[in-house]
Amino acid sequence: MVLTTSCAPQGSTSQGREISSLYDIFLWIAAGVFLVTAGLIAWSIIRYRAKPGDDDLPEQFHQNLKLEVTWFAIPQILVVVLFVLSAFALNEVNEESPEPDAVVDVTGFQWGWRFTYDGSGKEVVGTPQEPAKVLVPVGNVSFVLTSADVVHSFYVPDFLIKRDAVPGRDTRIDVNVDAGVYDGVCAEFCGLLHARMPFTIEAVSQEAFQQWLQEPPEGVARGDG
Ligand SMILES: [Cu+2]
Repeated sequence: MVLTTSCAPQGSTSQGREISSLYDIFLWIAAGVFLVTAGLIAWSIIRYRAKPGDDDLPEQFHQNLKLEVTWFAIPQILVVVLFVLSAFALNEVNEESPEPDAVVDVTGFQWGWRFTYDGSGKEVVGTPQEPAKVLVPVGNVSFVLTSADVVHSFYVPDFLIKRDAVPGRDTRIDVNVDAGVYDGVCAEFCGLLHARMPFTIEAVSQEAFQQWLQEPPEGVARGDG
């Protein structure tokens, strides 16, 4: 049986699934800590409550070396284990693909996103009235993020990864994406129309992607561009 945090997205990229399984480990360890702690508190309350006629103080003592070592050691071990697992997951998520199937330059601006595709001249610009809808191929996709004005944040919830788009700096995230349609938003308050900069990324086959790259911009196709 696979135990997962059912209400959280499971991730539609291999990096997202890495993060999702890390969440699950954290959740189950936290649940275990809660049950043990709450259980011991409940047991102590019931076991040691004053009974009628129990008017004397019980034996008073301080220091119990075994107990103190135990409650120091268990959290230390948990922190070290979670730290190591997180470091491994972070490494995997930040790893750059040596030969991505597509490189997409993404520029956030007030208020929308510009997607340009390396070497093809393809460009899609979203606006608050018409958010960007772009295609990527299934497989390794490299997003190179930057901003034209203030700090924006490129967030596709299904990818389980969020990265800032910072003016004057390129930030790269590589994902190995499954086929599907994924909605994204700006996750950094960047001005009045911050909420009006959603975008959609559709991951399709390499052939369909290549075909889309060749298509002229919509306005030109209709002859009114
Ligand atoms: Cu923004």
